[in-house]
Amino acid sequence: MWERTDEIDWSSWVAADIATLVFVATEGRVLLIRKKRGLGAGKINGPGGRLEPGETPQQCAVREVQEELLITPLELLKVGEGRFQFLDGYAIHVHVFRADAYVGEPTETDEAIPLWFDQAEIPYDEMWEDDEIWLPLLLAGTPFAGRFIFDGDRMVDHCLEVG
Ligand code: 6OG
Repeated sequence: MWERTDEIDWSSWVAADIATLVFVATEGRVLLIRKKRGLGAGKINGPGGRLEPGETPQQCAVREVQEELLITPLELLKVGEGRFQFLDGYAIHVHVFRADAYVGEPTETDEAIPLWFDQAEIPYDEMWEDDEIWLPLLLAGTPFAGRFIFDGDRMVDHCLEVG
């Protein structure tokens, strides 16, 4: 089994799912969720989810935020992406967006509890291990592309291209 990202042939790598994450960031704060179900249930993350057939990542990003928090993100900018290989064979390719504005009132749903954090006080200890590596870049608008190996919840290795 893989222990390092350079053991994977990323040119032929195929993800089982394509998904999105959205970070609404305004006035020095960022809107996160406590995820109630799906991959990473119980963790804090950005809203997001898997693409439906025929959907672009941008369309998926808007729909998922609408469904999970009952708001519409505006001024969406795709800043980065992550390719995640799990040791059990599952693989997911996540497109990561920042939104600088939104309309509506963030509201708890079946899927998520909205939580605002100061950008200097992001609760990384309750998030997926990779977030600490790239969320500061996302918030700064610095493009990134990460490749990650996970064993369940545990990050085994990663590499990151920045800029
Ligand atoms: P649903 O199960 O909600 O789609 N996701 C990850 N997010 C972070 N930050 N790190 C990871 O490291 C992740 N793996 C998956 C992407 C899956 C959602 O979970 C996110 C999607 O928003 C392993 O349908």
